[in-house]
Amino acid sequence: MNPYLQLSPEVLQARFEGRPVVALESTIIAHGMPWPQNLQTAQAVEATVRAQGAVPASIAILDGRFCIGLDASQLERVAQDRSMLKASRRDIAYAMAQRRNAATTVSATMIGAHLAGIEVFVTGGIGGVHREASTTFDISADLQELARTPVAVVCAGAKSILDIGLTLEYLETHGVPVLSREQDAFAAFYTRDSGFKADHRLDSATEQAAFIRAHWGLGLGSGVVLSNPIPVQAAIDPPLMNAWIDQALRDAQAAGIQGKATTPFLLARIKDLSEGRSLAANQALVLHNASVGAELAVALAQSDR
Ligand code: PSU
Ligand code: MN
Repeated sequence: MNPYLQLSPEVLQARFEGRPVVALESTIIAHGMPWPQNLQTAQAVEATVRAQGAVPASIAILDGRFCIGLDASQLERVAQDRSMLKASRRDIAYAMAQRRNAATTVSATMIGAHLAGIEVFVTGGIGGVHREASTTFDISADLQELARTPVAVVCAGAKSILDIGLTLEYLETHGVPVLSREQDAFAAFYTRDSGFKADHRLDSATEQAAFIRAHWGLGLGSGVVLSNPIPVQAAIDPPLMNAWIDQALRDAQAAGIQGKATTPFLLARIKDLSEGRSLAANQALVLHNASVGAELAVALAQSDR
């Protein structure tokens, strides 16, 4: 095990015994949702993973330690501390060497998960190619991470604050398989259908596990995206959602928001414009992803027996 990592006793034990573990990110807690819904959601996600027979491993950097698995008080710290950094691949060493606290994005969480031997990671939505990226070059580090780090990422697709078509093109170029369940379409976070198809639809956890074993068994190396659409009853009407997103994008531009502040700004703005509906949708989809991710982790562990 990598000496820079600190596994919680529970995660260490589960890894030692070959039991299914599901990694969870912390940026969604620290920067993606407001207090106290962020903590409530994080706790509910962990409970959902447990209910499906897997061990949750929330990941964050605390006092410079790359923690794999957080206890109740650590989870609360991540949810409450307004000064948490937002760490993707390039920021991990800084946060550790300076003994800082940092929430990990999809990119950094994949790195922690992989170093700890965890194969499945559940999040809300992945980052991607931002609209106007041809001039801003704003392409999330999540995509490069998916290209290089072999972890299966269960998500509700990508938010349409991004250019989803270009995001999928980027993943294709880098050989990252995009699987879907329940439907052929790649999901668009708050709404079910992005208007684009995933590469392959695999509805059951057993089929998904077989795909993943084949992909990694060949040494193909990259991450795998599993798109899981938001539950029907929690989805938001696309025209309504698009109006809020367009408004939030205009507000971000007017306020001169750039770089890694962009995604948190847009999420907070959409929450206000939607009077909290986007937050409720976000909570529902993450819980759904937790259940699907845990099932996948269980299927992968079974396929090893
Ligand atoms: N999607 C959400 N909530 C989030 C994020 C994505 O619904 O909080 C976070 C994830 O941690 C993701 C990050 O990795 O935003 C992407 O940020 P950026 O676009 O700056 O790469
Ligand atoms: Mn960015």
